[in-house]
Amino acid sequence: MERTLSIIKPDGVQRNLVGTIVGRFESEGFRIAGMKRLWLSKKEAEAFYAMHKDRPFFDSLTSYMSSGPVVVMVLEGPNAIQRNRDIMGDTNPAQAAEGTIRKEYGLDVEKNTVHGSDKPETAAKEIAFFFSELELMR
Ligand code: DAT
Ligand code: MG
Repeated sequence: MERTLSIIKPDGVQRNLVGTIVGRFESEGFRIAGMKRLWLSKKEAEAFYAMHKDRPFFDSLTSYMSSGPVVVMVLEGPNAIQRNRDIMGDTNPAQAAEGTIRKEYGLDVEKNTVHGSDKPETAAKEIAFFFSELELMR
């Protein structure tokens, strides 16, 4: 059993895609171990994406991620991290495979509708950023 952090980004919440995307995760067999809707401040978005602080798109990315509400979730299941990445598709929706969430709903390389942790260490950090163990255990 593995856990990963998923975020429905502002473009997804704004276009009323929450139910569609959560439904997709449920139909893929994930347990939604935790879920909440929140609006990140610029500072909180910068803290969440701190690993990208030297990338040229950091300011734009964190402004975008704090531009409206998001829905954060913990997905639980076998191989959850890689499976979620496969279901999300490539970072750039234009390059994402057919049937992936980003191919279907992503607007561009920044407004790409969903976030998913990329490896176990990142997943642990990202989950702890938003959730306590008490919120996830049952
Ligand atoms: P991913 O979200 O697929 O893990 P990433 O970790 O490389 O991709 O980047 C984090 C986010 O930053 C990504 O979802 C959207 C934004 N981003 C990545 N590359 C970008 C680029 N070339 N231009 C603008 N935004 C970019
Ligand atoms: Mg990433």
